[in-house]
Amino acid sequence: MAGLSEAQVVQFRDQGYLTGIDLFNADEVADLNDGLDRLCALLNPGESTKEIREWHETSRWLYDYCMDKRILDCIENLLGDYYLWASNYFIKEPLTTETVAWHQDSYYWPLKPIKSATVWIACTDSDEDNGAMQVIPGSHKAGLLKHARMAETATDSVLHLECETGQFSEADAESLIIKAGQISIHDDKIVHGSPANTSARRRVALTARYSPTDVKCDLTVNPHFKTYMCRGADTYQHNPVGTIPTEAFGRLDRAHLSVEEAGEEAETHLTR
Ligand SMILES: O=C(O)CCC(=O)C(=O)O
Repeated sequence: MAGLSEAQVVQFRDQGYLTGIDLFNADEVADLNDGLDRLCALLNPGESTKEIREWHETSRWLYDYCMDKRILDCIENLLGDYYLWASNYFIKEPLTTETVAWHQDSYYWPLKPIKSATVWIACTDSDEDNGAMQVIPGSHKAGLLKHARMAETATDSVLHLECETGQFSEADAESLIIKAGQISIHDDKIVHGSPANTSARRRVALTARYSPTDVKCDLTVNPHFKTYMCRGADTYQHNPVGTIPTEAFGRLDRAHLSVEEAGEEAETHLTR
């Protein structure tokens, strides 16, 4: 059967995530890593892989992975009529200190209503030693939590809006141990993060973010927001529509504007 089973949909609604879904074969995993190398070759001196954000707007190779039919079937079961609007890489090099602090994606995004989902594509195996993503099951039901804005120098996290302590228990965390070629899917309200990579192995994930068509972006926070329809019809027409790229590998030169980057004022736009 294409897409998710009924039991998986129920589990996603209840727990806020799904993991270990087999999706890409070994040839595709090799292509995912080769393609990433080609994207990295487009980075300017001094730029990190974090700059590869929304390059599905300029790289047909990446666009095609974000629009993979097997992924879209799964997300259709969760979101109905929906669009793609973001992609980025979370790469942890061997023996590095960078973490991802506990956060809710919805705190970072100027999107209303809050009901988006992320597909996390494992380009390498990911486990507790190389900094697997961790989730707090069921935490998506608690609404938007308080986040503190951290100075870059005060945290090892690559994200700087961190869930304040005392709102959930870290003891409940589940590590998403996942094989290259598998995907996990998470709700935009689930509390998640990841520790440092203490192993000699690289950890690479590609994420793609999707929202139902009734979700509107606040363009005063992110004027660059572009949508690409995945399934169904956009009867709401709330958001700007992107142009499908023709070049296989191309970089995107523009500022990134999540709530983190747009500044404190942008946090006042969020629905609590
Ligand atoms: O890959 C990670 O460790 C974190 C990913 C994440 O925060 C996300 O996909 O929203």
